[in-house]
Amino acid sequence: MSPSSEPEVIATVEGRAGRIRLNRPRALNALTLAMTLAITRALLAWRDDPAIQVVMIDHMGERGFCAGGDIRALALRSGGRDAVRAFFLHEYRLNHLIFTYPKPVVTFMDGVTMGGGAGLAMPSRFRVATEACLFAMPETAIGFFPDVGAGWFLPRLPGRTGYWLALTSARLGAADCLHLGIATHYMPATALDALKAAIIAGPESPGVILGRRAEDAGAAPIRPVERDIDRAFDQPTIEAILAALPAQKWGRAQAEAIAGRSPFSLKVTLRRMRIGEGQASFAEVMATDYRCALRLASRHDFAEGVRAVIVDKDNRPAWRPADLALVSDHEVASIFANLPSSEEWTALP
Ligand code: QUE
Repeated sequence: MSPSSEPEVIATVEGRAGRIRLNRPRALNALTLAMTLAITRALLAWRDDPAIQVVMIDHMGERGFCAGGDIRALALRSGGRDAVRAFFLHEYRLNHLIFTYPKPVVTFMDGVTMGGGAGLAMPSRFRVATEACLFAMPETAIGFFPDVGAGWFLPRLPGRTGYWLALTSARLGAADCLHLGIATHYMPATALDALKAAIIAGPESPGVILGRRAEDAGAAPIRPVERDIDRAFDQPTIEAILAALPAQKWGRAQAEAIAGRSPFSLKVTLRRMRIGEGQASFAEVMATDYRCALRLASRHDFAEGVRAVIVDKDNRPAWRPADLALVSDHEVASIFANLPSSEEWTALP
């Protein structure tokens, strides 16, 4: 509960729909452990309830869907090692529950949808973007890596666009999200209330209702650079990616974005995308995310990145190491090692 004792997640049943609404607007609905557990509890209660035929996930208020996880508390080490483990264990269990949910889940990407917010949206069967949608996986900017199942969905985007998103923290609007398949439908925000009422009322399936009401998001701005993305981000190392970027304005902007990210995070992230590309199940992806998350969360760059970007907002992180050439491949590989078997990630029973 927030200090105002307003619940941070509002779970209700309306008609045939279970509704989950994020309600922590002051922190852009950044997910706390309590929010994750409340969403999980509602989804489990509805899973075998024949009256619930569809689940909708959206947010209250004006400020956007979800900025990520509440990593401020984690980086400040408020609850120690156990709090870090509990946070990622339950967040990833929720991502996996959404991915495997037996009923259609419709998530509304209306405004900022980043990090942990993408982790709610991407495993959902239907993902509705509005003109306010702003999608990104910006974790390398805080010394972390794209987690919450990004090892599944980013390498499976067209060409090398997922690698580009992971390494540059690029922000996408609705038309690009539709073009890449990050979103399944486009709707102007003013039409959402009527859409949700129609999904609640039925009787047609949410897919049919969405298909009939969806509108055209317009031309995707990334189209002209997709060939450059696919060529550069297919390279096997960060250094080779930088060398393969074109010399004109767009290429220089990508190089500049990468130069601002944690060098260690960049190398972990590239390796993570390549491993994810070959993983056979979402559960396997989540187990890898958990190993990486626990190890990266205790490193200098995560505390420093959260300090620079979220706490002090000076945007001048002092990364260690500060240079790509000083990152040890052996140390990068060690981030992916198994945990003791009793400490590995497991899905909900
Ligand atoms: C990378 C991230 C996050 C981020 C910024 C990054 C993230 C996250 C937030 C965030 C934003 C506003 C808040 C808040 C957290 O910012 O995961 O509490 O009020 O949650 O560059 O991964």
